[in-house]
Amino acid sequence: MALPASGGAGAGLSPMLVLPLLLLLVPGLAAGPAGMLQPRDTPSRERKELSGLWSFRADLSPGRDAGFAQRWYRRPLRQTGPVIDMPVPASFNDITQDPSLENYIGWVWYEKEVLLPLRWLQGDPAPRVVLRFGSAHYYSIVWVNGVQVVEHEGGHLPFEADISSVLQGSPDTLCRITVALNNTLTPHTLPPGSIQYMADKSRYPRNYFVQETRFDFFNYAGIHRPVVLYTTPAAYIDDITVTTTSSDSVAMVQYQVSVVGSTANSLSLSLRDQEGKVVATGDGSVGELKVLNPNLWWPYLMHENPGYLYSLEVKMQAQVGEVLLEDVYTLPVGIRTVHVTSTQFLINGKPFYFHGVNKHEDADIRGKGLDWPLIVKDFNLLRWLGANSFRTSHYPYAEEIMDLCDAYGIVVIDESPGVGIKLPESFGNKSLQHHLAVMEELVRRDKNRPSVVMWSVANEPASQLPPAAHYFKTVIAHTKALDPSRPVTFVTDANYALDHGAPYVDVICVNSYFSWYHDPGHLEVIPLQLTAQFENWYKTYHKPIIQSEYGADSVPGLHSDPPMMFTEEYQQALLREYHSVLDKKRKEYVIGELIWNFADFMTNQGTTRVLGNKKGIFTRQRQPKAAAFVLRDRYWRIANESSCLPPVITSHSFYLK
Ligand code: GCB
Repeated sequence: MALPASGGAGAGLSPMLVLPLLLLLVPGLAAGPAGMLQPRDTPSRERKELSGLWSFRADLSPGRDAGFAQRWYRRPLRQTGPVIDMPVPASFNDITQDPSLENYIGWVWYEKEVLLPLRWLQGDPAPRVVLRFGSAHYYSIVWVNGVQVVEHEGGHLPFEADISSVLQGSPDTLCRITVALNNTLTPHTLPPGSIQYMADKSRYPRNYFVQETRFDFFNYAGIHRPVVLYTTPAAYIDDITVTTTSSDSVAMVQYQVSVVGSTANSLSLSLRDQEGKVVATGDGSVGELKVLNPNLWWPYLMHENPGYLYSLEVKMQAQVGEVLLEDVYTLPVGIRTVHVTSTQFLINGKPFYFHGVNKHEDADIRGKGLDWPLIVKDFNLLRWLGANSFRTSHYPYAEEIMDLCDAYGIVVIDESPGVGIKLPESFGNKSLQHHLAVMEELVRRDKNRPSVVMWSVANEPASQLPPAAHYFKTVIAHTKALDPSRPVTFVTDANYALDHGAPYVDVICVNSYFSWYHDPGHLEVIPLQLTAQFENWYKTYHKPIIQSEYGADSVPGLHSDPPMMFTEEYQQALLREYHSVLDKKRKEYVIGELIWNFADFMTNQGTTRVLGNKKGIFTRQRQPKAAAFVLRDRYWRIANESSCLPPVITSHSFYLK
């Protein structure tokens, strides 16, 4: 199991060299433009979660291609070589004691065998059985019983395959799922990366290469989110799109439903409130529901009952041969509006100030794997903090997390994995086309979520490069065409006068690290530099501004007074300096502040990272540092000032629903 001892590297051919060849050999059923409704149990649908232990093997052959050459997917994985247990969902990197797996680059193989209920395979017509991955990082090829069913590029979004025909041809109810997964990043992946070959034989072993990335988090890999099998009737509801408008006492819910498998004989919709009372009904695939005296979806701390969700039940009946099939799907719906003016961000017509955080999906041992205790702990911490929002820095988060944002009223800036777009070649047409496809997948997944109030197409690209103009104009226009109901932005750290993407955004999102990366140790420069930052951006674009990142590393338990870098005191002091400027500018056109970062997180090893990035206000184990209390006082104060509720909301009465 050994790779070259130098670590952080693979041996042999580039793992990605295998890919183009493979694509020629086994063209997959590419994930098409169909819907991507979250799997739910309904009267017509069943779900089976495949979380737990899977068999696993990293392909350690010199070219990383033995799995394809020997067709490991044709037989149980244990028959083609040694396997280990691997938990799903989880990143594989930190699970074993093997440093070569931690830094592995190339193809790894996962396998799960599952017995299906007979009723899933019988009937005329038999139900449709779908295999769905919440996400797997980065490039996936999936076989069922040795037959390839889907390929997918991209690590943070779901993909699925209808596997009914494969199962119906099988002699028994055994379903063997084999996944080949490659974590290699190239200039055209999202996020981009590059493989660097170390040719100097006096310094590196033969055929040595490392994965370079231009982003600041560890490139964890594995099956990161739940894998489920679910059924639908043979004719089914494929997608639902909902948008909402409202005036004082009336709301309109516009809907569009697409069905597959047959023309629907009938399509009926009913909207229920939280008491289960039907408040509006409709029929047909396109229409509008009228809701009198609606309970609007409000952000946390803006209303005593935030995150109000109605249930939209969609019922379809379709004649397939002799049989009348019925499919039912229930979608949570929040009624709210979003508008941007030159100085404000309005939710339901009221000014909304983002006082929140940037996060990562990151924790000890499981890496980026979905973990319910961690998710619930993080939401409890957010509410303790008085945070009303976060940005999904720097990739879309799990649907399970987004569900809780909808339910708790936590406002989300939903960011694509467009992080680290720095190389000129990453602005070319190949990258652009992929970025457009990723935005389609992201909007398709999250378009119905009331918590999502803005799309962010990228973080800190090299937007000062001339090709960035065409690139961002195109990505932003495409996103707006996919979803005209939400503003679109990207997050910049470029100079206001040189940024080629900013003309196309609705809200300016700026990251800055004054007195950290610039003028380190000089807190006194912050008032001047931060004020100039805001004024320059505003006078250039007349658009509202979010301070989308700011912060300082602190090693928990490290103290100094006067404050010195890396101590808890310095992190507190830097935050306070930023806050004094933010307090002036939020009366004008600054509409939000998102601390970098909610919690410490893992990065590549490097001379500026001590077991990862320490800019968390919580440790990686979610314990508060001193800065968390500074932010907590501030966020609750802002909430009390800007709430439309009578004062004073207290953290005790408010934060638990
Ligand atoms: C940034 C990046 C973020 C980094 C952060 C830092 O500007 O957007 O991904 O982690 O700075 O701490 O350097």
